[in-house]
Amino acid sequence: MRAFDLILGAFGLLSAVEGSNVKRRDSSVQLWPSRGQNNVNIDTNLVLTFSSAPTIGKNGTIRVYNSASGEQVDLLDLSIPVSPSPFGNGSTKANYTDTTTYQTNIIGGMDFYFFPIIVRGNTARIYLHNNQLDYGQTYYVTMDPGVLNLASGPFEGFSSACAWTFSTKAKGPAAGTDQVVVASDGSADFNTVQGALDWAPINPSSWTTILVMDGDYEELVYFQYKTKVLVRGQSQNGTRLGYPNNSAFNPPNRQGPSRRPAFSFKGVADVQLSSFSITNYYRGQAEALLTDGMRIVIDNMRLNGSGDAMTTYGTAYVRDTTLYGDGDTILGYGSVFWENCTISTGAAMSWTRTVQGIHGNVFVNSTILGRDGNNTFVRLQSNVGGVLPWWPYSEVVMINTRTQGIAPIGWGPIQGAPYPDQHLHLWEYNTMDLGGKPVDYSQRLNISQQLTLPANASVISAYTDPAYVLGGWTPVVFS
Ligand SMILES: *[C@@H]1O[C@H](CO)[C@@H](O)[C@H](O)[C@H]1NC(C)=O
Ligand SMILES: *[C@@H]1O[C@H](CO)[C@@H](O)[C@H](O)[C@H]1NC(C)=O
Ligand SMILES: *[C@@H]1O[C@H](CO)[C@@H](O)[C@H](O)[C@H]1NC(C)=O
Ligand SMILES: *[C@@H]1O[C@H](CO)[C@@H](O)[C@H](O)[C@H]1NC(C)=O
Ligand SMILES: *[C@@H]1O[C@H](CO)[C@@H](O)[C@H](O)[C@H]1NC(C)=O
Ligand SMILES: *[C@@H]1O[C@H](CO)[C@@H](O)[C@H](O)[C@H]1NC(C)=O
Ligand SMILES: *[C@@H]1O[C@H](CO)[C@@H](O)[C@H](O)[C@H]1NC(C)=O
Ligand SMILES: *[C@@H]1O[C@H](CO)[C@@H](O)[C@H](O)[C@H]1NC(C)=O
Ligand SMILES: *[C@@H]1O[C@H](CO)[C@@H](O)[C@H](O)[C@H]1NC(C)=O
Ligand SMILES: *[C@@H]1O[C@H](CO)[C@@H](O)[C@H](O)[C@H]1NC(C)=O
Ligand SMILES: CC(=O)N[C@H]1CO[C@H](CO)[C@@H](O)[C@@H]1O
Repeated sequence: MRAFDLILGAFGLLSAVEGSNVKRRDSSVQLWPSRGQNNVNIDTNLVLTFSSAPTIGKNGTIRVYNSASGEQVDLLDLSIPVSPSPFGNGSTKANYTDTTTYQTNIIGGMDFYFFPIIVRGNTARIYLHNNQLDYGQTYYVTMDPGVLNLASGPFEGFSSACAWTFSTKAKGPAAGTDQVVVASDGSADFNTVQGALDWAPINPSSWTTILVMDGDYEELVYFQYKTKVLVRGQSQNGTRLGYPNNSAFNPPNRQGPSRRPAFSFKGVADVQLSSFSITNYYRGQAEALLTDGMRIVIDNMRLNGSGDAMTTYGTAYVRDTTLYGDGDTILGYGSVFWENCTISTGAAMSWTRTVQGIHGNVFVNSTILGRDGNNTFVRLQSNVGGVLPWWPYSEVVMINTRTQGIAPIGWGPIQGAPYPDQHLHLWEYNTMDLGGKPVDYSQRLNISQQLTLPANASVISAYTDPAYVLGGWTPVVFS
């Protein structure tokens, strides 16, 4: 099956614009799915590739109809604004007086503002609302003129029921299948990571593996309450997930939790992510990854976010992973054991919000790079206008950490000096420069502790054991 079908001049190569003016509009367009294509996955995007870059119009619709019944199964109306902040640069606060309807997609059961069309280079990718297509159906697509525009004028789109049709696969993967494959070129079980996650069973008796082939997956990913799911990329740099999203594009609403990450999940248990990259293309409060669940394994990943690049709740074991962020790079509510990770940060590496009774962020054999030459490991401040309480049980423990660009004070700022510091654990053992030479501790924040041997041997030993940090869980990483 060919991924793309070149259609030359199928749609009005020469057509009349404004009376007698005859204008050449679109010389060629490649469609995916191609016209009449069979065996299409139900999570397909609709992709148009032109010979030059199209722009997105301000009105008009894209509709998908079931060819047999004539029923309209999806509608994208471009006159609906994308988000209160489509460029991700506006207010990051909830605005409950704003009753405007924005482009909304239900992803993994939660509503997100989304881009109905994303243009990259000469390609326009149309994102239908999730889960609108069924197996074993034939569909046709219509698109108003001017939904997309070329330098030569509006792309005239599709108006007839036979201009752009395709048929979906007869059925999806059988229940009980333990591995499904995602490929962005449509050659596997799913086209999108979200499609595979939507399919993954709730509460299965054994693990489901979602293998993601190399490619670009520009999609918002969100799932809830799943267990025993392993998402594995073909290669860390070649399997690229990402989305432009942040707290301005998707501000808080009344429905629920943070919606600003590129990839997030909630209320899960036993989830492993391995060997792919996630980038949040927007800056600001913009997680690459938000983990909320028990026994989460993050292995050999490359994560690139901005503020709060990774937010954690629950328990997680992170190894062999690179995390890049612009400040509060780890927004930590969870108990997380970091082993052999590299964290590159602007501003403070972490705002660790450990509560009483659990461990916080523990780093072993990891590297922390401060990009400003003057960064700190953690800061602790009140979130509400300078009023306490802040996070008096915050715990960050670093063992055998290589560092660069870290301020001599190491830790802070901490709000509220003199600090009610008796519960804080800001501890480090054997912090080195990149060459392995011990760093100078003489200017460290007075309430941090520099552990030594033999005095602190038992503490150091305890904190190198993931099970001690993670409430008794000994992580198992599937390779
Ligand atoms: C889109 O807007 C233009 C100008 O505002 C108008 O001429 C055109 O009819 C509209 N198209 C649709 C499909 O509403
Ligand atoms: C956001 O970015 C857009 C596009 O660059 C610009 O037109 C707009 O003025 C910006 N808004 C704010 C609040 O900065
Ligand atoms: C909230 O939304 C209303 C209605 O759209 C708008 O007038 C107001 O400026 C918004 N407030 C903020 C802070 O963005
Ligand atoms: C992955 O990409 C990053 C950034 O482009 C680069 O620094 C790194 O060396 C790459 N890793 C591999 C294994 O190719
Ligand atoms: C992270 O993503 C941003 C935005 O796409 C990009 O500018 C930056 O180069 C990326 N950084 C790394 C280390 O990949
Ligand atoms: C540490 O992680 C890197 C990838 O980031 C990997 O190449 C290396 O083998 C790991 N080292 C150990 C000791 O696990
Ligand atoms: C850290 O690295 C040392 C060797 O440098 C190794 O002996 C130890 O097992 C590692 N610890 C963890 C928890 O990876
Ligand atoms: C480093 O940060 C500290 C605390 O924010 C500040 O007082 C100091 O001036 C900074 N130094 C440099 C060289 O930026
Ligand atoms: C640490 O330094 C702060 C600010 O200089 C001071 O208020 C506090 O009393 C000191 N705490 C200890 C335990 O020395
Ligand atoms: C480390 O050892 C010193 C000296 O015995 C002790 O005062 C300190 O409380 C120990 N730190 C921890 C975290 O146990
Ligand atoms: C900063 C950034 O990557 N912005 C992009 C966010 O996504 C929109 C829509 O795809 C692009 O137009 C921006 O360039």
